[in-house]
Amino acid sequence: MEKLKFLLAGNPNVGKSTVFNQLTGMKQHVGNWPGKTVELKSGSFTFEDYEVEVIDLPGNYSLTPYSVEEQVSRDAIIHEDNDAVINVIDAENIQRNLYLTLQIMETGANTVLALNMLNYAEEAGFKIDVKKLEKTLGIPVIVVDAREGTGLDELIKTSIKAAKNPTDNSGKLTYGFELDDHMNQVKRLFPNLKIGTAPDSWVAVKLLEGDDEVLDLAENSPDKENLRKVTQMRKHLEGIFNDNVDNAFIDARYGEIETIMKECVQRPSGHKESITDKIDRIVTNKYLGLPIFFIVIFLIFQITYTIGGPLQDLIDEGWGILSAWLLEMLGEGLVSSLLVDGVIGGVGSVLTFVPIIFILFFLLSLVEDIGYLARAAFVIDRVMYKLMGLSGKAFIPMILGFGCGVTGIMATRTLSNESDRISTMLAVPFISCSARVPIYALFTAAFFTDPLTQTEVTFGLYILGMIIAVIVAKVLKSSVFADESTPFIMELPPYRIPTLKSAVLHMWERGFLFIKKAGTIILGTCVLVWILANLPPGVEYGSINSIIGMFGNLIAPIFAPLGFGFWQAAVALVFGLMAKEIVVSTFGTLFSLEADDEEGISGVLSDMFTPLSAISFMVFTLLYPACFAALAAIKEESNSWKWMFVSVGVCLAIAYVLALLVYQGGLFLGFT
Ligand SMILES: Nc1nc2c(ncn2[C@@H]2O[C@H](COP(=O)(O)OP(=O)(O)OP(=O)(O)O)[C@@H](O)[C@H]2O)c(=O)[nH]1
Ligand SMILES: [Mg+2]
Repeated sequence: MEKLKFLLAGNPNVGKSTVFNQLTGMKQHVGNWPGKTVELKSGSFTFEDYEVEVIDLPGNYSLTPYSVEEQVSRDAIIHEDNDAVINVIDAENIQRNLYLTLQIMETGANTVLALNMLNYAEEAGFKIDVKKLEKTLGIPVIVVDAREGTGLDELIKTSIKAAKNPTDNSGKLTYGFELDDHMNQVKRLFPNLKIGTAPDSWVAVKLLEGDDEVLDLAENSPDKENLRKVTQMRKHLEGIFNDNVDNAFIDARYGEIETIMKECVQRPSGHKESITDKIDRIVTNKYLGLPIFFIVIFLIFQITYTIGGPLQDLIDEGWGILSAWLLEMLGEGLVSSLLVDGVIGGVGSVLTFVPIIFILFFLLSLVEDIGYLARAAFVIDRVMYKLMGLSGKAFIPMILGFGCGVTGIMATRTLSNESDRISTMLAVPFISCSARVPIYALFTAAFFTDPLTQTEVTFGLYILGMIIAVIVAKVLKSSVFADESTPFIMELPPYRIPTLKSAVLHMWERGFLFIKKAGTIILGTCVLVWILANLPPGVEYGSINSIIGMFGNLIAPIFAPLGFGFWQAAVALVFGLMAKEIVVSTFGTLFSLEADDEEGISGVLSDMFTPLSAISFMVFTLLYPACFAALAAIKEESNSWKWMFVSVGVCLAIAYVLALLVYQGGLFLGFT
């Protein structure tokens, strides 16, 4: 079978990953806000006699690299061999989208245009003449509906045809007489300068624009003497255009786009306020924005607990029945103890939270698909930029951190400067990820029984995490990095009606990861805890004389001032460093003997903790170092061990001090 390779490029949020998922059957993150895909993702499928590899690129507005993920796309288009670049564009924003289209064509790429969301554009009053667009641009244009999957067959057929007959599209553009003339002169000055698959004209344009990467290469080329002449030309052009040369090129491209628009697109007459505008006037309102955000978060937890709580009890009962049955079948002994205490006690206790986690993810993905996530970032940005001078773009990683810190840390790639990236990366671990939910749910159920107080306590912890995250980011930025953030302008996507299918899919994927974790790392730790609780031979299971008891007892005094200086808590916290759910499973394994059928481990916990020390414990688990996976992500993304260790240190210090304040302060105020 013949192999082909297509790249999927386009502006953010136009549906590239939706196309990718349709073609490959894979499940790349799709949602209604710009900037989800931050790295190259490759997938493949067979079509007729071809084995096609497609690469999903991060979204870009241009190929002038301003941030890591823009650089990623540009490198892919210029340096990766490909048979065609499929440029997905959003018909409703065709004018802005075409800017990238022209830039892709400039790289000489064999371009095919996929026109997505045409129905929305038509609803909004656009009329697009597709045939004419094809002719004016000089590249194939295929209408698709990525979500429904229509037009994709034709898109692939056309791309294969294009791959058989590759065209260098760079020649189809003109920048006007002056710029074209100078570009041709530069071409002659650097005849041997080659960059990836880009044509000479692209290299020449970039030299005139003063592109860093290309200038660097030119400095090291045999013709480096000629750079002086390029500088002179730039001066000359600046005189003519009375502006920077790169702006002159930008204007030239927009000029072309204007022509294309006139030829092929009829714009809606008059501006009528869309539904999105109407909703945004309330949701992003200066005064209402923040309260609405809090209400949304609060409701998410309220709904999660109200529906999830009873389901959780049901699963718990199921485990009880299974344990009783196992005991009856196997009799008392090591095997039944391993299964009942170790595995069901530990892994089972974590699995009871599956309904809660699933409902939480379902609701979060609804909020994302509707388009509210982008508004939340926008609203918080405004407050944060005013109050603390932080870049609001940092809030997308933080909001993603609600799901999983690793995703949040990866998302820092959208930030354009290093100091924003690192300080956000170190802030993300303070955001309450879904792995903390079992801890909160377990403790709030033990001490704060009605769903409303449960929600309030959980909500309070989430807000605390966010506040600490923001403060940490701010302090790092102004002390270690000492620089200013630029305000960021976030593009707000239109509100869309979410599909049940996509929300369920999302929920399933994320929820499945949780189950998988339970079956691997959590299971392993439970068995380890069970073994250590049984050693040395003959010791009473899970007593202070077991190895694990002695180990816990050794470190427990450290936590005494925080209100939970008993060895089981110490052990749970240490093992919980691997993954935060393990805090719960360790309690489950250690307490399974004492837990009665009625209340399970909650009953044991309520004998050990007081409400105050329970809150102190939850605060500590919220803030203490991130799980190994998140730490590995910090190391990977910051490319240094240093920041990983800084993160561990900062988290430990903050967690300890805050839990101490909560507990001792609470005692002082007369709480117990
Ligand atoms: N109604 C409709 N919605 C679509 C279509 N294609 C994509 N969407 C929605 O548009 C949003 C963005 O889609 P993605 O595939 O994530 O976009 P992307 O281009 O990969 O975005 P980034 O990775 O952020 O650059 C999602 O909410 C999709 O469900 C379509 O053809 N019709
Ligand atoms: Mg994407």
